[in-house]
Amino acid sequence: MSTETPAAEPKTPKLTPAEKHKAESKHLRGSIANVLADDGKKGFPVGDQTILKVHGLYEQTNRDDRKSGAQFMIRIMAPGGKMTSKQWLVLDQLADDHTQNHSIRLTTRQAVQFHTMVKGDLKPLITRVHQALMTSWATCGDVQRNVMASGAPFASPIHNQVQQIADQLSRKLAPQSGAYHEIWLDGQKIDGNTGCPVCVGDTAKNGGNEEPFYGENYLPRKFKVGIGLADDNAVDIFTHDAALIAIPEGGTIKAVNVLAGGGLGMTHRIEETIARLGSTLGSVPVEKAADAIRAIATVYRDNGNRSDRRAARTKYLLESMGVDGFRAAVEKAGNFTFAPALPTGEIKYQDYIGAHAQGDGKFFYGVWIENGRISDVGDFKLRSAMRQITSTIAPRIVLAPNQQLFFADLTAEQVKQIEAALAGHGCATPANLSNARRYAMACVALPTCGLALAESERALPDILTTIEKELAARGLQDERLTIRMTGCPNGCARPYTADLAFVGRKPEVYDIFLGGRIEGTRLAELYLENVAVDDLMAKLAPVFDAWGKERVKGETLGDFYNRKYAGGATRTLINGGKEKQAYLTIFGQPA
Ligand code: SRM
Ligand code: SF4
Repeated sequence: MSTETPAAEPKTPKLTPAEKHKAESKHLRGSIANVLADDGKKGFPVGDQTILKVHGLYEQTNRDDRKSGAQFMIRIMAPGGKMTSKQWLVLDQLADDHTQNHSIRLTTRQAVQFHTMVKGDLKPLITRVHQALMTSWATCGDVQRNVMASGAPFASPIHNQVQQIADQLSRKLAPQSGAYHEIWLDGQKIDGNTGCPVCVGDTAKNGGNEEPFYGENYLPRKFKVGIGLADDNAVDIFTHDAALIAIPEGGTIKAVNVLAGGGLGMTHRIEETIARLGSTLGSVPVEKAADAIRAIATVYRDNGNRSDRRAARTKYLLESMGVDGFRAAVEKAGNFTFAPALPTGEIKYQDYIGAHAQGDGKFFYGVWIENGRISDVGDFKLRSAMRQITSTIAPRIVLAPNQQLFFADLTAEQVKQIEAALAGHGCATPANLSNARRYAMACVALPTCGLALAESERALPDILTTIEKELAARGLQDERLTIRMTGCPNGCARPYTADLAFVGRKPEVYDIFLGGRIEGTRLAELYLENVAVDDLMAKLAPVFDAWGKERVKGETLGDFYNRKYAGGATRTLINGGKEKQAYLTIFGQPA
């Protein structure tokens, strides 16, 4: 008899319930149609809720009034943020006809959200969205999301090309299942020419295979893609699963640098969860840009973790394979070789709020929107202002990657009319905005987000009022700094690239992060944990004091903090894994 220990049974990792739901959903159909047909208030079973996300829908509750039953959020995409005034007016009408809060929310990824719909609103709303050549398909869930692109609408061949690449990327990895059309649009045929940003599915053309790329299981997790220009990094190019930096040469883009493995979502107390800036894999000619992104998605599809959703994003796969290993796998999957990365020049960021020459004799105008929220409240009537501008001037619209939007192709006279419309409706203009408020962002959080641990969008405006006073008291009011807030560590307002961020821990309690850069090239780090909202300013006072007294000319808060403590290192942000003693001492805080 052999004394050898028998070889361990090879273990197949247990798949997450989400994998099962996707696989059993018949390409994202599940029982959605049946639940919809039931005209009661009954919500969707958990399996449907998983796949509904790919349809752009989240079942939520009003967390201010949990007894009020199921309500829904929908996300509508605009690849590269492109939209017409006509489309805006449809959205405006939908806010009245189908939402209870009569509000439109611009997101941090150039998309639009409605909240507070009931089940009966969904089908008519989606039908009208589709008739207006927009879609909610593939805005959420385990697929490629809305592709972001540098938004400032300069009239240059380079900016046009960036937008075209965003469109190409959008279509290249759009899920092809006919489920969306069947369920929401009564089976309208997909002919590929509808003008809808991702209506490309055609099972007949795909040889009867409904999802030639995604298969039954789609991706292990969401897959975020962006294309940016170094001198307009509003898209936060290093925070995407896969990204392109377009390299202009002689007035056109001939090549792109390809990045992978960026991502921000973390979980409190789980130190393995990380925020990470993307790594550069190399460069490819511009014609190969979409293929390179598809090759990254292929490696991710085939190797990403499907047994633990917390470890499933591309960044974890890239960390486990190493950058060289990941690059080699991408080259093999795409049957090409990366050329060395090209110099990008300095990475810069501007919000382009206010009027700017477009480059063709016309102007564009960047509208500042607090936390992306467009509504009419008291004397502040941004929704009405938007309606007036889009129905009278009808400008081209580009949604910006930071919850703002641009009106484009304007005459000087139209710029004046827009300014008058905004001022006349009580809205902010660049002249009456502090820097602290102008560059701030907060995620949605309460009352709709099911994952929120603390307030964000509803809390930041008042916190900023205090911060504005404290900065002014130290002569810091003209410094540019970015302050971001989220209701949990998932990172939806990209807090970890900000100079200063507040990340929700539990009701009225936040972690403070310091040290990021508005240009998106460095992550912040955890400065203080578990600070009560009423103590935030007291904890920041020594930091603002030191910044006020010791900064070198033009040094941002994040750069100052980093010079003082971290020595300018670019780092992966390991959740919670920092010894805090040293930097707390620097700013005179008790450790
Ligand atoms: Fe996000 C989940 C809102 C950008 C990381 N995000 C959610 C959900 C859907 C909550 C949920 O799963 O139940 C939130 C809906 C709240 C609501 O009521 O509207 C939500 N995320 C948002 C938006 C609307 C924030 C905003 O205020 O603008 C942004 C919508 C973007 C879009 O148009 O597609 C939004 N989310 C982001 C970003 C920033 C970005 O992509 O540039 C991130 C960090 C980058 C990243 O993905 O790593 C982000 N959201 C997450 C995560 C963490 C993912 C992770 O890898 O750990 C979750 C949670 C999840 O997926 O399980 C999440
Ligand atoms: Fe919700 Fe958290 Fe995202 Fe804020 S960061 S919207 S609280 S998931």
